[in-house]
Parts: sequence; structure tokens; C-alpha cells
Amino acid sequence: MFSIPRPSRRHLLAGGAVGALALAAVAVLPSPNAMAATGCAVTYTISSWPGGFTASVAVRNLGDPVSNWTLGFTFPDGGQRVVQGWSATWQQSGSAVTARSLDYNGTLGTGASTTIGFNGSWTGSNPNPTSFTLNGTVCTGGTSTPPPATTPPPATTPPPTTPPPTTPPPTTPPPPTGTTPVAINGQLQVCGVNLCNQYGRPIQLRGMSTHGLQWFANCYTDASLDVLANEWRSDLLRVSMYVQEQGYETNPAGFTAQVNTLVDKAEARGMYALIDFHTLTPGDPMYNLDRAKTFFATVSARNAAKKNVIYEITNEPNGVSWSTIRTYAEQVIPVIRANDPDAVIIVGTRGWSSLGVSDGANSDEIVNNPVRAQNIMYTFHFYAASHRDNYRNEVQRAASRLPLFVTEFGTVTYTGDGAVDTASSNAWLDLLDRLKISYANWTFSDAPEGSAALRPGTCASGSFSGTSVLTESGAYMRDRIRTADNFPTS
Ligand code: IDC
Repeated sequence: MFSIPRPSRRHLLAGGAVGALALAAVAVLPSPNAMAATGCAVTYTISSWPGGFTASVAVRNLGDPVSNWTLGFTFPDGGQRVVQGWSATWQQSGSAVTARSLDYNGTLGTGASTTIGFNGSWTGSNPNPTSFTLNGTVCTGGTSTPPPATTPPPATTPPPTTPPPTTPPPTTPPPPTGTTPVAINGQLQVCGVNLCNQYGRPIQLRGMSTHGLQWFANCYTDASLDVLANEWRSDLLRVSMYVQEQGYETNPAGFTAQVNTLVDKAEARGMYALIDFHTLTPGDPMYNLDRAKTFFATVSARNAAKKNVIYEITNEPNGVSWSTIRTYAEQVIPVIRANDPDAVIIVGTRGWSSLGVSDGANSDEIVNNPVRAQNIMYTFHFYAASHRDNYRNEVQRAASRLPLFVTEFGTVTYTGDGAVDTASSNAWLDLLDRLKISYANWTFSDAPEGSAALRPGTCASGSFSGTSVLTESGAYMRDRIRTADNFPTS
């Protein structure tokens, strides 16, 4: 038994072919779905340069309210690819592209719009798609694809960011209720090539990395982390859990618990926690694939509800190709996503996370063959006294195409020891500041090596406050990190 529902006023108002289609469907199949009036309009705008482009896609729902929507379109040229999308979950199969909504923009009322986007690559020609679908229905309410603007790649200007939506998204986060980095920025997301905060604005996080937890546990106490959060005003604690060298593999439960404790301590102080699965030797991440799956399944389940967690799935792959690293990433990322769908995940790169430069390659291999996952960034590491202009040039070049995160760097040589190279460190940090690339310095520890921020014996003493406990590198880093942050909230 059913009654044929009467078309609503909105259906009648929808008008045109779309409205007529919905009414016809009602007559033959009176299910609730058939009642839905559908319609949409899309404005697709790109900024293009040789080989690359940024697309902004404004989607307007002209039908009944939709939730969990999917936008579809087809690239006219077979050489066009979505490299990194934002504000939606992007997938490409052949030349067909789909973008699925996220929580914050998943509900679009009648007349509501939202803007999503992506960075793309192209060979051949780069024409705009001309037809779009919303939940399978062709958008007949107007498709506007202005001719591409040809602009040079944004080399020295800040990389493209998500333009502010014309109407606020349905669930605009409320203003922050605290002043810590996590209270202000909340759940992070990758937008364009930037790390963005809960308001969709690009930010830079600046902080410190632990040394190996197996050696320096006494450096990470309530007292030391109070100093790191309050005196250094650090935004970030990288939790470096070695896998080998007497690390995780010797006691998985113990190291997992130690990481979780530090995630909580960082959270209690309003700092982000970067969980570093610190692979180093052997350099092939596949050697630790099973351990990585077990570890990340556990920590992502336990920390899914927290807003302060970022996952770094492999520290410094070395002696392996990018395609092996990518294969590893595409196996580990889904394990995390199953528990914690919205966390930012960072993928190591070839040649000790040098974007390939230390192996004579460069970031093109990543741009041409990106990890097929959303909300991810790529790792770059440097040691200022060893890595200079050719590495800086590649970071600057890559930064307009890939989201980068410097999860580790030193002010000294790559051995972790030696004198601070102030000139090179300044050049590096000025560049990262300008590009809004987040960083963590190696190390917040009292190891007897030039990269350590604390003088030997500090951790055993239990007293971390002030500058008398600092090495030259520690004093330099504290000065850089404690300057005011720029965390926009609107
Ligand atoms: C170094 C430590 C050193 C330790 C060595 C081996 O500073 O005390 O004996 O690892 O585990 C990296 C690595 C990082 C290195 C650091 C300095 O990610 O583990 O730490 N470094 O050599 N990549 C480039 C330099």
C-alpha cells in the first residue's frame, strides 16, 4: 500500500527539463528518491602553466538538498590528471574524474554552493571539461568554464590556496576557544599544496623532533614538554619512534604505548604530535611493511578522535625507487584511513627524503606518479651544513606542485654532528617561512652531538627552563620557533 506523493512546491519551481524529469519519475515510480528534484550548476576555472594547472570547481545545487554528493566529469584530453585535490575525495579512472564530498561540505541545501579544487598535470592540450554531473544527474543549470588563463607557475609567490567560498560552508567551525596551536587550528587538512587549518587557511607549524625514544625517554617529561610548549612556543612535537636499532621491533607494545603517551602529553599542551615511524636502516620501507600496518592500525584506532595527530609513515627511504615507496604508502595509508579518515598523512621520499635529489633525481617522479590517496603530504629533509642551494632550488620548484612537510632537519651536517651552519640554516628557514612549509628540528634531546638542542646532562637533571641548558643549535632554534605564529581564523 502506498499513496502517490504530491509534487512539492520546490519541484514545480525547479522548472525546465530537470523539474519535468522529476515529475515524470514520480508518476511511474512513487518512491521517496523519485521525488527528489535535481539540478546543478558548475563554474570551472583554471590557472595553467606548462605541464601543470590549478582548477577551482564551484558547485551549486539547484535541486532538493543533497548529502554525501559526488561530482563527476571527464577530461577531454587523455593527458590530463588530478595530482592533488582538496575539499573533496578525488579519484580518477582513465579520463573520468569523481569528487566525493567531505563531512563539512557533504550537505548542500537548495541553492547552496561549495568550492572544491585540485592541482593537475597535463600533456598535449589542456581543455576544460564541458559537462558535469551531481549524483549522476547532468548539471544543466549552467556550466561555465572560462578559457584558461595562462600564467607562469607560482615560483616565488605563495602557492595556490582554496579560494574562500562565497557562502560559508554548512559547518563552519566556531571561533577558537583557546590560544594553543591545536585550539586555534583544530583538525588540519591539506588544501592545494598547503597545510591548512580547520578554517581552510594555510598555516605553518614550527617545532621540534624527539631523538630516538629508545635512548632519550628521560628527555620527554611533563617538565620538558611544558617548556617546549610554553617557553619555546612550539606548535609541534615529532615523536621519533625508531623501528630498528633497539626500537619498535624489539617491543611493539611498549613503544606503541610510549608514542601514545607522548601524543596525550602534546595534546594536553595544545601541540600537534607527528607520529614518526622512524625507518632508516634498512632503507627499503617494504622491509617494515607488516610492522607498519600493525603499528598504524593500533595508533590510528586509539587516536582517531584527536585533532592533534599527524602520521608520518616512513622516515627516510633510501636505496629504493619512488615506485617502491609509493607501493608501501598505498598499503599503509588505507590502514590509517580505516580508523582515522581525516588525518593528514606524510609520505617519505626517495634518497633519505630528499625528493630524490640525493639520488640524482628530483620531484618530477612524484608529480608524474603521485600516491593515489587524499589529504597527504610529501617529506623533505635537509641538514643545513650539507645540503644547500641545489636542494633549496628543488624545494622551491616542488613547492608549487606538491604539499611538502619538513618533518626533520638539522642546523649541522647530515651526520647529526658538527657546528651550526647559521648562514645555511637562515636561508633554509627563511625559505620555509616564505612558502609556509612546516618543520621539525632534529633534536629536542641532550645527545652528545651538534644537532641536539639541550646540553648533555640536561635530561637527567630534570630542569629544562631558560637558555642556560641550550646548545648553540638549541638557542638558535628556540629563537626561531618562539616568534609569533600566523594562524588565520577567518
Ligand atoms: C642520527 C642520530 C644519531 C644516531 C643515528 C643512527 O643523530 O645519534 O646514532 O641517527 O640512528 C637522519 C635520520 C636520523 C639521524 C640524523 C643525523 O633521520 O635518524 O639521527 N639524520 O644523522 N637523516 C639525516 C640525518
